[in-house]
Amino acid sequence: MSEETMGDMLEKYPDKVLKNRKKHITIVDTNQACQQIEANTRTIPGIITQRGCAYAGCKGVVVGPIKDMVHIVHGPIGCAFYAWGTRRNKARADDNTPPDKIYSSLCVSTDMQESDIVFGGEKKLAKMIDEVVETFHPRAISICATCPVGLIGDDLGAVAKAAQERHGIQILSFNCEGYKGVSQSAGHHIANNNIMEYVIGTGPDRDPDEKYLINILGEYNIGADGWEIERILGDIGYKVNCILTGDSSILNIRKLHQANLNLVQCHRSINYIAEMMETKYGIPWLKVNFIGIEAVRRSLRELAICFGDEDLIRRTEEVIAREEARVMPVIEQYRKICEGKTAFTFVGGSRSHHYMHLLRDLGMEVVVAGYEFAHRDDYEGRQVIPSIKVDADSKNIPELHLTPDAEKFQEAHVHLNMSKEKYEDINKKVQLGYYEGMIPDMKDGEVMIDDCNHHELEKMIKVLKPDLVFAGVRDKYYVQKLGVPAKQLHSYDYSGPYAGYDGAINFARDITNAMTTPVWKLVTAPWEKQIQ
Ligand code: CFM
Repeated sequence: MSEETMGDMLEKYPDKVLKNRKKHITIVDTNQACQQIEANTRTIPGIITQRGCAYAGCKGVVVGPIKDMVHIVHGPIGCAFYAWGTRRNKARADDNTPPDKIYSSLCVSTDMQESDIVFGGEKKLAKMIDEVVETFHPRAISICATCPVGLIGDDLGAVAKAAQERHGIQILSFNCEGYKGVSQSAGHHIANNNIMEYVIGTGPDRDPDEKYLINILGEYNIGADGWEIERILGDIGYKVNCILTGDSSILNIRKLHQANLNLVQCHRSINYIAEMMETKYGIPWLKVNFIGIEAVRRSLRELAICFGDEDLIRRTEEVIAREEARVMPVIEQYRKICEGKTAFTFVGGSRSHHYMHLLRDLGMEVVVAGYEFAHRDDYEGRQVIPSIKVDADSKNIPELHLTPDAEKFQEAHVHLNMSKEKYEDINKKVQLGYYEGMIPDMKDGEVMIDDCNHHELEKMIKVLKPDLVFAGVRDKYYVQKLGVPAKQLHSYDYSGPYAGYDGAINFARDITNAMTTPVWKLVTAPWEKQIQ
């Protein structure tokens, strides 16, 4: 996109809005050393954003997928209903969690009424907890607050504490009222803090004989992505200790500290826990991306380097060769159709970057990439974190100031069962504890956009004529009415997995179908119509 086109796109805005929105849009220029973008600031009132709220980020994203807890939504029924089952985070029974201990399909809410708003909802909440315990006997319960709870001042912590003593099970309360931040990103942070403070590390310690025990942080098993990643890692010889939080149980999360290494898939939603576990336990973390064949290859190789074990490196290459021999011929067929096509990716805080790789495997280029609620580090890389301005909104969320655990802390090289020298050598080959963000994977003239709205999306579609738009359900049908195929990249519509090798085939099939269906020949974009 040219500066001129951007000017056309923004010219409708009043001056103040124009000035604001300009800072959230960057045309990539690789000659410039460090290009900036503004992110994680308030949406301008009047602009219809695609963002969610803090409650969505806490309950809907991070806490909700924990399968063996009953998640109580304290608030009016609508908030519970809209966070119910729509994210397609799959869960199943396993050796530790029988089918009757899985509550993922439930929608549990205190259904606050006007009288509760006037007289307070604490008693109703306490009663609800008693009913839940009596009916389901869960291992643990979460309570998530919605906006009115904070406004009337119900003390969730006190209710949870009293109920915990009454029933003898863990009850976590999250003050994740929708207004706590500028987007769901605030809710991720609130969830990370409580899980770190009250759950992680409360299980038994690591068996010192476990050498290849890993956690996958920031993977939510949407459309079964997590299971496909687990399959590949298991074939190589790793043992997945816990996927946080896709298909996870509270029992697994309690022993998260046992792992030798943390992998981070979605940086935005879980980087806090990765960093805090490094501080408290010394466990190193590696940013990975299991979306796209080349990306999987790179992630698996970097992971093998981290352990520096010859057998593991050999098995990694065997699995890569076996899987690529199986899927590449299929991908090549789809590539014939997809090659040279362009796409926009506009998703929450991680996928716009992750899917660039899979689309490139198919010969496609992402010409516009954006996030709804990411922070500058997701665009520009973690080196910018110290320079990010703290504003009134970000100040709202407490930072946990952790110190190394007196008993459980070990240096990173001890976690990886190697000498300090070997660890330092590995650290030169792979960047542990770092994420480079989206910019390095973008080309000149491509657009990076933060908190994009329908007006901007429509203008860019008109000028850049993408073959496919990846976004959420709020954009999907609107984009299709413009005559452009659109795929949901949040819940994958009804499909998945899209991660790993099987996922690459599913994705290639779905997007090829989306672009080649004859229906698009019957749709005329509004700007192509002759106005009479
Ligand atoms: Fe991470 Fe996610 Fe995403 Fe996200 Fe989300 Fe999501 Fe997303 Mo929807 S945790 S940031 S808050 S990868 S629900 S599974 S798809 S917006 S890009």
